[in-house]
Amino acid sequence: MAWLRCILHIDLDAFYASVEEVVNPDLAGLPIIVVMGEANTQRGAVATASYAARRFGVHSAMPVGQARKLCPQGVYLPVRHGLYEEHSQKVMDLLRQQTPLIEQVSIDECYADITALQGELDGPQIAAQWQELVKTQTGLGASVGVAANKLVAKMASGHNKPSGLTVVEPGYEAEFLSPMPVGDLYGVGPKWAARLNSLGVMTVGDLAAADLDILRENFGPHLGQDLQERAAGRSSETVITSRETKSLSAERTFFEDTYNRAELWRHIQQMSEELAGRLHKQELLARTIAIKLRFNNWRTITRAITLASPTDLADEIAFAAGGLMRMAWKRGTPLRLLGVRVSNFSETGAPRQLLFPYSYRTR
Ligand code: DGT
Ligand code: MG
Repeated sequence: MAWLRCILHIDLDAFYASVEEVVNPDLAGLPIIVVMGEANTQRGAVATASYAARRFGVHSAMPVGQARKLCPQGVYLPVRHGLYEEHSQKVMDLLRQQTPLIEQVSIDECYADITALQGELDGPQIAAQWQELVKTQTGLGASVGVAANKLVAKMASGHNKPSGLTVVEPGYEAEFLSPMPVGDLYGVGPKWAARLNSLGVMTVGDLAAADLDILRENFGPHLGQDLQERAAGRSSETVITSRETKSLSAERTFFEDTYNRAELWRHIQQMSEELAGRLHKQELLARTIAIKLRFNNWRTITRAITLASPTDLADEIAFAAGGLMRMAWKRGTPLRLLGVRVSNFSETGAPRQLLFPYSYRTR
């Protein structure tokens, strides 16, 4: 039976490690650990670990020294952002051939609204078919959540990894979410989770059943109500396709606070390349470039600049972001997170101003 609204959330399994396996089949099944920072020293942290490596207790964000103790026989590899971006694009392109209603939300996950594709096959059957398609065409495993809205689809895809297909039938949203710890509810950060816990709200079910007045007192009238709606598995967000995308962003969270200027610059360049690739793919030009900095006391700031002329060039994005860094970041200040965002789009076909007010190239 066709669903009135059917949304998929697709998340690739152990993404960076899986790509390394795809490009080097000799590694298949081995405990692969992809390390950001310095793979050969104690510094650096695990970006992701293959499921074979996770069996040793290795996981994302773990210091590499600790991972080596738990899994000395692991295959330790440095991150290769460009390579992962390429494989990500391949998956997204494949899915966009099935429907234009794809919303990519990170390098390895997207939503799809497949309501109108249902016919001979219903939503869950289409989901299974796509999962197989991704596997055969790209070699990558994906976990898929099927639900009547984005929120529940997202919660479902993470429910049974790797290669899981989790279907939450319409009407069973609240029941599905109910036993989960409240901090696992998408959109509830650690701070709110702690606050909720202090109110005796431990599970998502507790949140759904909580006294609305108390939630409103603690979180404000709108947020209080919104939290309770989400806990019940209700959400009305729609799938936003790339044509309607308002901004694209990339972020790096550091496991060790980072203040090394050269390293920060390298991240800016990498993220700018990532963003330029996505802009190019979607035939968009961006006019506003922003950076986001989070300090080690969690204070977060953003700074933006609007260019005289829109761009899809990595060097120009990086140069603008670097300029913002120089204004917003005092040398030596440790950072926990660094992000670059591009927005204020026009389409590549639109007339482009030819005279740049500053013509620059970065090193
Ligand atoms: P999964 O989805 O649990 O099977 O495993 P992943 O590895 O696909 O994890 P996911 O979907 O959260 O993130 C996708 C990729 O993003 C992952 O392969 C590596 C990267 N990533 C995830 N967490 C971190 C992190 O804490 N730091 C860095 N640098 N990269 C991360
Ligand atoms: Mg993933």
